[in-house]
Amino acid sequence: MNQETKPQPPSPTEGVKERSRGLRGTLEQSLRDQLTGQLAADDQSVIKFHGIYQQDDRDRREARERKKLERDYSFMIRLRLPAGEITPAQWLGIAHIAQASGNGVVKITTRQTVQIHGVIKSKMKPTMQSFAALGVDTISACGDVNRNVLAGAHPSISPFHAEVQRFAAAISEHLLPKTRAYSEIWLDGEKLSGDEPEEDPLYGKHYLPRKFKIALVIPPINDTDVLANDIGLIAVEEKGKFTGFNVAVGGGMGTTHGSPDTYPRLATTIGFVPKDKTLEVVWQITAIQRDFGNRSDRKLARLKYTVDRMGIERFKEELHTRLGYALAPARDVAFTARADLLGWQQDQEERWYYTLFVENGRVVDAPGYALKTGLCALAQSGLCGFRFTASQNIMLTYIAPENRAKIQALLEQHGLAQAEFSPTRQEAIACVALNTCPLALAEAQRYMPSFITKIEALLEKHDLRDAPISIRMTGCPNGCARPHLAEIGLVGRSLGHYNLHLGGDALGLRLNRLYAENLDESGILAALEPLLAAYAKERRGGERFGDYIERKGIAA
Ligand code: SRM
Ligand code: SF4
Repeated sequence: MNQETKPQPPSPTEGVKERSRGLRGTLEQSLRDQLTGQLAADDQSVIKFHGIYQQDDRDRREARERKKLERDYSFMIRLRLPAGEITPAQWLGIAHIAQASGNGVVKITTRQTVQIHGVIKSKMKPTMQSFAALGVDTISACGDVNRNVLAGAHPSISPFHAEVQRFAAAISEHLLPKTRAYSEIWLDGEKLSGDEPEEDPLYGKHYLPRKFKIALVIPPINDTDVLANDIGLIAVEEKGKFTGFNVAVGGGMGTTHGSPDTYPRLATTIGFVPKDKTLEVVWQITAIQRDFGNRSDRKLARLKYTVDRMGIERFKEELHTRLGYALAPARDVAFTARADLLGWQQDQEERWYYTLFVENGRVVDAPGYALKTGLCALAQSGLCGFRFTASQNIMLTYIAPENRAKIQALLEQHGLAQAEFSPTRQEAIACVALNTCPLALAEAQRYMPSFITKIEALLEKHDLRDAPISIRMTGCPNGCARPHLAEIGLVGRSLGHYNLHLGGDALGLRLNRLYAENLDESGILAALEPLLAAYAKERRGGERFGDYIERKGIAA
């Protein structure tokens, strides 16, 4: 028997899920136990399904270890916000909760939602109740279930933008687990009688083998990096009407250093689904992953590995059998951009929107750019809603034409309209990494701003100041900033050292390639400078840096 066919034992996480009684675990006891700041071992996995991660301050680990103190435990709480939408009142509430219960920073994530860090155990339940009072929840924001569903954020590009957004919300609802554990644990809901949890026709007792991600996008802007998802749904317009989606499966970014079995993958397009069949297609793809995904090795458990192990034709066959019909051939679609449209734009109903740059998604006040204070003032005006983008930016939404000048004045008052950032800084994305991410090997969001300053100096030197280059950095190879879809990707190896990947495109349609390993800052800048100099001389018209690298075969 070869490795492929020999049955392997399920991973320990499978046992945790099975024992959890519908994601209850012993969370209530763990939360009550004030002798420690952490949760019981199983509960650390179970709580993820409730949108929460146990973390500790890694900057303080050694000092506390020396003093023989327990780690400085706290929790990160992530909201489920399909398509990234909230009201101004919800923004004010979230900002208040971050201040009162967390470390004061609202962090916009690469999946169109927000999370707060630093909530200690004793504040968890009241904090979750405060979120519920605002009308938001954190169900399935993490865990082996379908996560927050993304949708293209920019309304000016399409008349059916709002309809696609509603699809994101409908898919999110459709794939929610059936357990009432969330209401029971956090909101004092009715207790489960007996030990048997609620029946769940999709997730059963073992949920999915691994996290599961869905994004929707509206061409021509690939602002959700749709092909980085387990399921990508690309909205199709035919004869001026929104008819359905091209369906792509098996995207993902995560890899493990030194493990060639793991790899980033772009989702493969398998056909077209009309609007009215979208929910069932998504459900059945999720069910195939439930039934065929690897439950022994979590590193090889994402849908991308299932698709490659089965082969795309076999996967499609399985889907068609379950559906009882075949998907239609994929329609022609074209992408021409990915970056957020910063500044003002208008939708087809003449309402206005303003997208603000948020460096690495951290809502803080900086000199001359009072983002945190400004967003609160904008929310207090009640004249706009808020939407997060998958590039960690924030959009002010649904502004009536007569209120545009008032919003502009508030933006100017806080330095938000007049601040200038280079195009490369505006496109850059970094993941959280240190000091909260337990998996970080190197810095990312704390280091990225100063790294970009050095890149800006190089761009200035070579007369490239107006040439945007997409640069993405992660503190480890898990890929939370989608670094393999950047023109320059930096993937953390150890403190101060990164692998350098080059040659992705600016549209999120081509993966970059490993160019050099384990470089420190001076090594990265020394590797990039001659390439930028050559690009400045040899680029053709508006050719992007990543396309130049690809054309010259530099990272082949
Ligand atoms: Fe991620 C794990 C942060 C988007 C791939 N990610 C983590 C954890 C929870 C670390 C952990 O497991 O304990 C990080 C928490 C850090 C912290 O302190 O907040 C973390 N991921 C993030 C966020 C906050 C990065 C950000 O700066 O915005 C993003 C939250 C998104 C959200 O709102 O749900 C985030 N993570 C992503 C993305 C991008 C995307 O989905 O478009 C990816 C790559 C796409 C993909 O899934 O393939 C991503 N995160 C991972 C992985 C690797 C999964 C894999 O297939 O191997 C891990 C590790 C894991 O799951 O074991 C991970
Ligand atoms: Fe943490 Fe790695 Fe994700 Fe960055 S890429 S947030 S370091 S898991």
